[in-house]
Amino acid sequence: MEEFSTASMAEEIIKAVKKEYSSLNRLNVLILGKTGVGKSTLINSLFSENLAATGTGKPITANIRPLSKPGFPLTIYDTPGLELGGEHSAENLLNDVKKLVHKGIFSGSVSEAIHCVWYCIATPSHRIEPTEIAFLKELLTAAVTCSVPVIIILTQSYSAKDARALEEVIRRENLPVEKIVPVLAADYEFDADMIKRSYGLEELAEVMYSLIPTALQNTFAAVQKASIDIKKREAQAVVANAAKAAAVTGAVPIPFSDAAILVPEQIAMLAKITTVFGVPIQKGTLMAILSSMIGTTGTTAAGRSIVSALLKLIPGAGSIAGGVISAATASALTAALGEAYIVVMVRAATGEFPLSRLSSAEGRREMAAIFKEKLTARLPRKKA
Ligand SMILES: Nc1nc2c(ncn2[C@@H]2O[C@H](COP(=O)(O)OP(=O)(O)O)[C@@H](O)[C@H]2O)c(=O)[nH]1
Ligand SMILES: [Mg+2]
Repeated sequence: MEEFSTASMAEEIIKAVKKEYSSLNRLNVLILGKTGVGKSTLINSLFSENLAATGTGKPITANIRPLSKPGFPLTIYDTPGLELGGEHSAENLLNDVKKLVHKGIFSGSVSEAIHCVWYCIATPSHRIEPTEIAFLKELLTAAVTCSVPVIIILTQSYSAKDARALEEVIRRENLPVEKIVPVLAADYEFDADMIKRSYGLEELAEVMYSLIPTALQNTFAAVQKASIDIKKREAQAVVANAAKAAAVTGAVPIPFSDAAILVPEQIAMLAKITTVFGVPIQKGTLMAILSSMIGTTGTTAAGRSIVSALLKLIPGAGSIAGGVISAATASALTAALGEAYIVVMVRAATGEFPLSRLSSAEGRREMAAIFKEKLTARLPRKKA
């Protein structure tokens, strides 16, 4: 079996992250709503790249401007305004939208389809004009025909009460709309001593996650920053799959030296988790994580003794040093590694545990403890 050092494992993971990222399907979201309702603010609050501020892109039609960033698997089709008149008339806009949606469908490529439409209405406006209702009805009819989900977003909802009232008004129109979600994308400062905190972004993320095609869910988990929970769930699914695969591999007893704990399957697993969290990770940090959890080849790192010591307590688990391990043990090791890595990623993503701290002695001790806890919980027990 191929021998890996922590340095080469880290390199392999970084390579795999790049590959994983570029293999993600592209998510395409179309955003409609009048100028000033808060489309740009929302885009920048929901996604991890500030597409609305920095994104460039030539308008593809008079009304539609794609926003994207190289290497980031998301395109926002922004409609700078839903103004009624001239080439920006509602009719022209609707035609442009239909053309874009049809083009995506006929391309036959999942990365070119429009996966979700946001229709933004500002809550402080308190109303939706008859012309806007008429536009929405036509838009929704077209969207239903093409199976594109539409979410109505009530933006700038610093008054939740007003948002509920507006939602009622819209509901009365009986539109075939999937969801109406109130949000306040950025904190609203009424006064220096009176700030309404932003809300609704996590709910919007959950709604989107549930409406987009399954093939885009991992992309969405990676490009959004509003819900850590979505990232965590997606990462847990990755771990479950890897653990299953490891059990299959381990069903034929394999020599499992400490250096080989991270076989390609586990490298792929860690790369997928890293991608989902979108945490920019350096080789040094990865090496610190790997060595605290599983130890380094040829060294007496704490990690190796953790694994070896724990395995010694389990009859039939096999021993790490030159022994063979059972399928259940291979699966447990993989799951524990993945779960511990998720804990580290969640803490890094929330800022609770900055990556810079991971290489410190304290950070390493904490990571080793997390891995030990996960492994203890996962290792097969002696049958009673
Ligand atoms: N505090 C706060 N301001 C917002 C919010 N949404 C929009 N705004 C403000 O409303 C103005 C227009 O927003 P923008 O996102 O540019 O609207 P767009 O024309 O639809 O893209 C800007 O000054 C924003 O700062 C919000 O959720 N919170
Ligand atoms: Mg804008």
